[in-house]
Amino acid sequence: MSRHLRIAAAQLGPLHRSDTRVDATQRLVNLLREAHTAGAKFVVFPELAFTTFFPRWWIEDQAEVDRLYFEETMPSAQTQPLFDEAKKLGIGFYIGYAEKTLEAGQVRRFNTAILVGPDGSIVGKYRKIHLPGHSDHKPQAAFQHLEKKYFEVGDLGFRVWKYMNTIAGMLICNDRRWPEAFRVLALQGAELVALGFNTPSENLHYPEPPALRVHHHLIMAQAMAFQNATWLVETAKCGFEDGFRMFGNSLIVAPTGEIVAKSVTEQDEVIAFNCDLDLAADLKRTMFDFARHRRPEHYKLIVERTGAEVTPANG
Ligand code: CDT
Repeated sequence: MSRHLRIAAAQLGPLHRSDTRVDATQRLVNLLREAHTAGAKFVVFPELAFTTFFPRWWIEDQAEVDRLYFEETMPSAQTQPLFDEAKKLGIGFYIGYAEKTLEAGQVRRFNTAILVGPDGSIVGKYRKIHLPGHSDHKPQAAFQHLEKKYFEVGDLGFRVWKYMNTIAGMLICNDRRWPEAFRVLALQGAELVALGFNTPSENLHYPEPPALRVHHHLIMAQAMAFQNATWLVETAKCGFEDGFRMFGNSLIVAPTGEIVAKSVTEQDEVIAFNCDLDLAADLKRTMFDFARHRRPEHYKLIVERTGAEVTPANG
């Protein structure tokens, strides 16, 4: 009998600076209930799902940033209702948040996601590795993208977990632009990749039509899912947050590269699909049988070199 898992992407519309974690958690609980009604057993929530996308703001006072946007425990008193409801409904979930932690006497801050089992236990944690944007203040820009200021590069690597009768991995937002991230998960057997995102509709660095940004989002998702023979669920936080737009287009993509479900609004919205996990396993035995077809002896530059260098074979 083939393995199926009904999965939902629970997209969040805007969270403004004035919205509290309690407001956000209530909306997440509402989405969870809607996903349950749709029969979902696993729900993917967005990146930094409890607050507005605060890296768009330059804030001098780190104590204020910590108080407003970072979680010292997960769950906390304010976020606990989501965990309680998920456990009650027997639903597993992925969710992103800003993590502040004390390790060996050092305060550390990460853009983090966790995988929570249907029994409410935290199964796995991932700390975002590809941090986009900048760390300096750009007062001339329409908005900031200060992930390099507010977060450290994740230190937990790209891992997978045995989870709900499959092998699941986690990524966060900008990771979806880097094939290496998916390949490292696929090399550990990932059949399902969960990813939350906040992607501004405008490009901070150079003019780019918003539709082209969505186009890139779609082609990347389809290519990454197919080339790594994995189900891929990407969930947005989107809409106008205090006037700053981020696109929706939350997706569920099959290992064949086909988009099987896509959100149509930039508001709170649930999409769901009954995913045949064996489709991933089948492709891993055939077209993408890595053991038979990969040639890592010719891929050494991938880990030896970070930036491109022009090194033509003919000098
Ligand atoms: N959250 C996040 O990683 N967003 C980035 C924006 C890149 S533009 C500085 C993304 O890749 O969608």
